[in-house]
Amino acid sequence: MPQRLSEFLTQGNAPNDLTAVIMKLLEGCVTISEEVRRGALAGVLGEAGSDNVQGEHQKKLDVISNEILLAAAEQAGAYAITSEEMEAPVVNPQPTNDYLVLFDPLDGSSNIDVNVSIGTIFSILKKPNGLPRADGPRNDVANDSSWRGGNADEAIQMFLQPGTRQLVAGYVTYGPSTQLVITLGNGTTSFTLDQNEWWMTTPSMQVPVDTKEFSINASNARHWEPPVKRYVDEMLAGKTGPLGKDFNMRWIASMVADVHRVLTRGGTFMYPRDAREPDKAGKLRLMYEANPMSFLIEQAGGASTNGHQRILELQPQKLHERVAVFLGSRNEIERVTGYHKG
Ligand code: AFP
Repeated sequence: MPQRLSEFLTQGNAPNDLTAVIMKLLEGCVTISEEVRRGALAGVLGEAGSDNVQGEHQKKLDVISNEILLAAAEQAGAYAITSEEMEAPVVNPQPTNDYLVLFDPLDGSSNIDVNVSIGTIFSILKKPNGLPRADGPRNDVANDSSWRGGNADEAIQMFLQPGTRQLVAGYVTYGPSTQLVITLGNGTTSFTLDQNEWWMTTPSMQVPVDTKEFSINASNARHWEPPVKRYVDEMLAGKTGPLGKDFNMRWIASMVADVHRVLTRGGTFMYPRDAREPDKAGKLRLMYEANPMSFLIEQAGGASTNGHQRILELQPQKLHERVAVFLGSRNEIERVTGYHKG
């Protein structure tokens, strides 16, 4: 009989209040999974008719998933919550713990309408010391109701911690089966959803150090920087090229699905910065996409950099900061990172 998620968390000595936050978020993911599964029958496909803070068109399911997870994190007593779909963090008026919850409620949402795998990515940090404790007197700005979506500089500041400080990272992929992949800093473990219960299906995911598979949106090739062009050209040259082997390419355009493949059978996933928007460091968001995925990948023996530096060590400057991402099989990530240095 496989192990239940709740038993895994207890055996891993996760504090009770952290376990409660994780379990509540995942209850939210079960609801999202149900909405995704029913699709058109639930009336959840299509555009919401609004844009998020990053100027991206929101799908109905982006908005619904955000509301579900925000409510779940608030009910679990999290101190503050932020997401891809929200301009500023929400500070819980009645927190019962010091956890900061971050999520991309529905990553890859442009794939919803074509019934391709999508997912939820989440990360949990702890409120830095020095701010009022959840159970202490709260005469801080967190008591000010204008924090709800208003000007929240101080709320943002507490989230700006490097990925190495994550206590938990995970994603749920809504694919042929609904799976959770999670780390609490002691390996990367996967669970499969069956009738509202998460059952462990891979105790310790491992990313092989070598690979013959890569993942990048090649339609952007003309915009790439020279080290990326060089690396992809070398892979495309195959057996007779400098890398001496043939490579296979996959691109689902759903980070959760692409990273899940890397965690399952190895490979690399790359979303480099490019010349389309030179003022942006990449497309993907550091705090609720790249950091949790990097934590999961490293805990499975893989590597993750922005081409220059380990992603988990980057000090975020902005809540919705973007970053170039190169993650996956260690030897290949070291190679492409080396090309940036060279
Ligand atoms: P959407 O959530 O807008 O579909 O974006 C998905 C995503 O952030 C990530 O999941 C994909 O890897 C990447 O964008 C795909 O980007 P391209 O459409 O540029 O290939």
